[in-house]
Amino acid sequence: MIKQILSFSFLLFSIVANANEPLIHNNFSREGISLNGKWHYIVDVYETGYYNYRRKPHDDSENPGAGAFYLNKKPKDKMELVEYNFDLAPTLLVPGDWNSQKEKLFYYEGSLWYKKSFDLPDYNPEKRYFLHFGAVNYRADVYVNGKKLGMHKGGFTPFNFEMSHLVKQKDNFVIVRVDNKRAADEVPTLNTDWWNYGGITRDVTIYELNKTFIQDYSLQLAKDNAGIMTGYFQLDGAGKSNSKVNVSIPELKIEKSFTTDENGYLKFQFPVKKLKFWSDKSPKLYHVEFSTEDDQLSDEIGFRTIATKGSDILLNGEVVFLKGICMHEENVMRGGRAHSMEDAQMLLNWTKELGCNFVRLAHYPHNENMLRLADKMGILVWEENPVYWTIQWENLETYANAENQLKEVISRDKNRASVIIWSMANETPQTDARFVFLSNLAKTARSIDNTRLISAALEDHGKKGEQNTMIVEDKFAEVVDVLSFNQYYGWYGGEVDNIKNIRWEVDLDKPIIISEFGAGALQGFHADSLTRWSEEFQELLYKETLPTLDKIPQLSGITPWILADFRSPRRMLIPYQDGWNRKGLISETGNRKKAFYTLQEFYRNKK
Ligand code: GCB
Repeated sequence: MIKQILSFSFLLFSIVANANEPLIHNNFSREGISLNGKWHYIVDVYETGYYNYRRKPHDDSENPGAGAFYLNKKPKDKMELVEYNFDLAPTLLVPGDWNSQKEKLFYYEGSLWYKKSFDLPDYNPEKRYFLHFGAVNYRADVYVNGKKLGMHKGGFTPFNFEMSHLVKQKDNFVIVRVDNKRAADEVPTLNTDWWNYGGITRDVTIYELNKTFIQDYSLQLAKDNAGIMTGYFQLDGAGKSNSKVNVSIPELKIEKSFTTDENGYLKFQFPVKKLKFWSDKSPKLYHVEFSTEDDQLSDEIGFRTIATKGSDILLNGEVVFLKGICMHEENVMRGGRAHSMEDAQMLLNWTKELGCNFVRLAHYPHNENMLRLADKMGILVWEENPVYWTIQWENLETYANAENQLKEVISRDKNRASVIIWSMANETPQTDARFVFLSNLAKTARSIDNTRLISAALEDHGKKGEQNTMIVEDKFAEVVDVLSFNQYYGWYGGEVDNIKNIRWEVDLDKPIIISEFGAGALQGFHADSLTRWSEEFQELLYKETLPTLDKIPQLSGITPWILADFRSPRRMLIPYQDGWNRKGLISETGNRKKAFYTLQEFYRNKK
């Protein structure tokens, strides 16, 4: 098996090598030029603007034809034929999914072109210009002033391209082809239980930077030593080698200087004393400043340690129980993908009202506002890579894609104290190929960030010959730091009134998180507690499940499924579902269901 893992890594090398441009870290605290707002769009079902009539991509050709939408061509006289016109096309708001903005795009999965014009009034050829996308679902082909910048795949992570060589002071335009078609070899794959919202779903920003700038850094407590701060720096640009970098944390009276190597990189560590640790009870953030001769940046960073000991999770050395809830990145009240700080505030306020100190951001990386706010509110976070159900485990490109998305989320959120767990996947079927795939992902995550815990939502099943005993038999359980599994006893199998007789038998001495359980209920539908879809059924399932799970000796946390009802094309039953997965504790109209209060009470009483 080890040999298999090694050769797999080797084969991957060529694919991973053509990954995207390095992410500019902490763009949050840089002043950018926002391209949010109205963008013109053209729906392109047949991908006419992308492929020529011989089905060859226009952008592969030296002489793309007039049909190439990214050229934004205008007829030069009344004779010339050009069969599209962005400026007369309708508009969509960015950030935002298209499904919730236009009725005719509600079910759309395909290609759609976006166009936005922009000026750079302070354009300066001595500066460098980067175009940054918070996320585009799923594939983005990005063009500026008629030239291709690059392509990105993955609907939930940021990416950026340098466009210094293409921009000028006036009359620039950016064109993005967004394609959200699902495909068997992509990540996620064809089959998910959530809405495939398409579009430029997060902010678009231009960053004007100096020739040499701070591209990346990390700063956190060392893995096993809360008295040591460690981190690294990466400068980008002509002056990156042997350059001085200053780090200061005024409140701690820390001021340090380091010098980068010839690649603009440096790794550092230094001792710290009298630190107030970040925790769920006291989410202390320190103002940190970074500067070089050419650049300066600041950040608000919390410092904490997270570790496991036997079957406990230790936050700053103390046992913590994770009172959690799962959530999708959806604002049900407005409809559509959540993206703003206001959306994050609404969702995280709901979790606080429940009594949570933990959220599982299912099943893909949510927008950065969530993590920034979780840092401030003291909510611990599980972040997940969208490796969901049946990925093509043996396909190296699929692996490279999954790994790239994982690297992007770690890169973005490595300085967020709230993030304590990287989840590799959700409910994946057990095969050798899947084991190799997930083990490689875990290895990659650990090699980039050895300070956080690794997990994945696994599955339980009944033990042969024993009626009321459930087990988790999964080789990947040995790889993870925290053993998490989803269990739906009483909903997808088993009787709700037998839950109290169930026991879970797990031999491993590791912390356990029950990463999902739940039942569907239509808010406002009342019946006896054995009637499916009633609030009473869901309430009963919670009342029976919570104390039963609590008997698992290694139990360190739970994240029931799910905070709010969410749209899913898999859920068609009328009148109960009607396009919604109804396992939410809050309805799509914002009303709490009965089970909301059951969980709230459990958390209130849980030590
Ligand atoms: C699961 C999945 C989740 C589904 C949920 C359900 O196990 O992880 O994505 O939405 O069950 O409602 O069936």
